[in-house]
Amino acid sequence: MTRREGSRAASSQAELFDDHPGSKPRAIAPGAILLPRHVDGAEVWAEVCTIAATAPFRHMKTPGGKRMSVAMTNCGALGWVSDRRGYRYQPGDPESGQPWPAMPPTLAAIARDAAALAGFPGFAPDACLVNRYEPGSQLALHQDRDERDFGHPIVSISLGLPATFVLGSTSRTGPTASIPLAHEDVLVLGGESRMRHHGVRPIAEGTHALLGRCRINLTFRRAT
Ligand SMILES: O=C(O)CCC(=O)C(=O)O
Repeated sequence: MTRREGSRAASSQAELFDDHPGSKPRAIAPGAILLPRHVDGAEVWAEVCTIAATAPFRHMKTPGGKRMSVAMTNCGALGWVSDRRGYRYQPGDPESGQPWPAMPPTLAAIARDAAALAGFPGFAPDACLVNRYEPGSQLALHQDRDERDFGHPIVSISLGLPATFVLGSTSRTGPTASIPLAHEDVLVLGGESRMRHHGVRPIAEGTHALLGRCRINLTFRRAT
């Protein structure tokens, strides 16, 4: 094989393996980095099932009283909640009055390492919001602004059915880009992208081999 043929073979192999475990981080925008197929989905899913056995998924209400189509739970020292009193982080599950389940060290390590790979070393999340989407559920364009220090990145893991993530700008009406997110993908939003508006388009009907008729997203944040 000539050198040229060798390098062609190597590059077609790189394409072949592009979206397989260990594939390279992909910059979407400054500070917005996608790590395709970055986690062991079965391992993360097992942790989600354990969390939900203690703090079940529930449909929270918006401050305006609307039921959210996405079901949510939390793990970590603080959990994100929404109700008539507003959006906030709190140490206890309002449904049970008990602390949220502890953040599994394996998940905290995934979030820390993904942030470091994306250029944000030293990330130590204290809150993990777990979202469960069924086909048809969606998340409206919003900004994550309930945290104390926006210098920390946000790391999210996707499992199950595919989604279209919408990444906007720091202003609500700015242009948006659509980013497909698949099972085992990790997305990091930090630096210039930390305050970008973002959301999730309605999930298409489907059945995932491991999770069934749902998508799970875990969002790791430093709230304090
Ligand atoms: O589900 C996702 O990919 C995004 C979740 C999100 O933006 C949020 O929970 O604030």
